Amino acid sequence: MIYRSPLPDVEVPALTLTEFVLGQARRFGDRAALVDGVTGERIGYAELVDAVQAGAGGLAALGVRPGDVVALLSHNQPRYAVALHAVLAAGAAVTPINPVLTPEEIGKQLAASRASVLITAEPVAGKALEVARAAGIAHVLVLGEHEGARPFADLLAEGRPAPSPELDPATAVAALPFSSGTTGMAKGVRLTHRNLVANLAQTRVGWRITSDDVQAAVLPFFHIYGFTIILNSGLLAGATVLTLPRFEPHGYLAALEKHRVTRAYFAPPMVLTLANLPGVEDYDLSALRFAFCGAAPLDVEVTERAEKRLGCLIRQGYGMTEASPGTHQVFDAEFSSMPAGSVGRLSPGTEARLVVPGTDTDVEPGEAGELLVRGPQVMAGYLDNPEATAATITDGWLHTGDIARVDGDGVFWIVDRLKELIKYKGYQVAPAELEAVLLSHPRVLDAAVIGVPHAEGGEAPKAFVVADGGLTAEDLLAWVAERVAPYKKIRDVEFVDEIPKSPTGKILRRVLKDREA
Ligand code: 4UV
Repeated sequence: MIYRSPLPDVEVPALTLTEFVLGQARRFGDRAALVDGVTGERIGYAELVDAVQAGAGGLAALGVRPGDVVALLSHNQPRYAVALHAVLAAGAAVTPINPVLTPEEIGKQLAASRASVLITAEPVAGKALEVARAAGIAHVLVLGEHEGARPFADLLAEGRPAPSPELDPATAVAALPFSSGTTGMAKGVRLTHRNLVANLAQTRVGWRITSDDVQAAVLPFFHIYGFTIILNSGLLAGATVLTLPRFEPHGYLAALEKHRVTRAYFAPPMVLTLANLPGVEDYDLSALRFAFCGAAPLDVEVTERAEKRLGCLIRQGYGMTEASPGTHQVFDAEFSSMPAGSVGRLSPGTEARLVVPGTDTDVEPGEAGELLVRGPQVMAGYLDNPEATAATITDGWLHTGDIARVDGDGVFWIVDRLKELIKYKGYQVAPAELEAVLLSHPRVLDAAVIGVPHAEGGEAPKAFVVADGGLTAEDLLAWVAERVAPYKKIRDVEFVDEIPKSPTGKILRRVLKDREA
């Protein structure tokens, strides 16, 4: 049984992501493409196109070519979009990096992606420079200024003409975000220009973003939700993308009011905060028409409380890095009729199946099963990892590792997660990575990590550890906290005699999960 979108397929133009997103942007002239919600810095559409071309010319002069990878390590700000599209226009791919990663974690992503240039920004430029030096990266550019790094603005000032790289959008990689997928460590996700163009073309049928819209962009551009759904979908439509470097509730609400934001994009912890925050009603949010939430499960009761206070409905989107990311969406036209707990319908050109986990057998109609999705937005594969690619995509079907159900009307619900991935505040935390850190402790004999419910994060990592004595939970919490980014921290430890494993040595996470429940 194959489920299809109720909307007709879309044609995917044979363009690069930058050609598709900015090819017509000059017609928006001086309209604001991006506004910094903190500093007020503003980039108009014509100015954005000029800057992207000059940036591409400058990068080409540094030797950046098709096939190269440029790392982008910055919080959200208007110049992020300039740097991103300059890299793409030079023919290279971007690997977006979370600025809160530790130097070791950044070094790993630089090495795995074979990045040859790093573009960074304050306040992490110092850390970035150190890591880049250790990784042997020749060119470090900074959005703004930092001693020892070349200002990206230098490239713009040189005003070189943009190169015309030969790229096949169907095969050339545009973005290399990292995701652990259904199992194991984080892997580079090869998203081609065509994958990303397809997802923008698909989602824009249901979401009628226009040049009158203002999109709040506080969810990070280094994550695929911010990258495609917020930043590039906004630029494609000629809307104004309002960037905020972090979610500070009152600052955020004040920015929504001041800039008359029409479309807001949340992750569940933001919705929870807004549902409980005193004073939300004091802000004039009358311009807000659509609010979306995705990246992790969202509680319906919390949603309804937040909706009342914001004066705007909140509807979910669903997707994953490996699908560029969108596969399910609540179309604007059905925004008020779609149930809050659902993730809406399949995007145009997207197919789905629900199978008995671990099999190729469809579940009975109405029953929940593992969600498989197929469409032009599905990644070309994991970087340097054909085994993981083959395990994740079969006959074009992407195994999401999520359990979903669908009603007779084609509306989907995500009801559980089968894969081992933990989502803390919507950010990916890979148990395998934390287990490796725990096992690197000389007194840890065995370890397993699962996600357990957490008030603020939705879910947080808990470790089960077999140790040779004399070790406290505090010791282990500190050991891990010193070695991983703050959002990955283990928040609970339980010492056990043995880790439940299958005969082949695979950790039986379900046993631990059931024990927790
Ligand atoms: O790979 P990733 O970190 O990707 C994302 C993507 C979030 C999106 C995508 C399209 C949208 O329109 C949108 O609003 C948000 O987070 O993690 C993918 C996993 O996150 C869980 C699920 O386990 C995915 O496999 N996830 C994403 N959205 C939801 C969700 C949701 N609405 N409900 C429950 N889990």
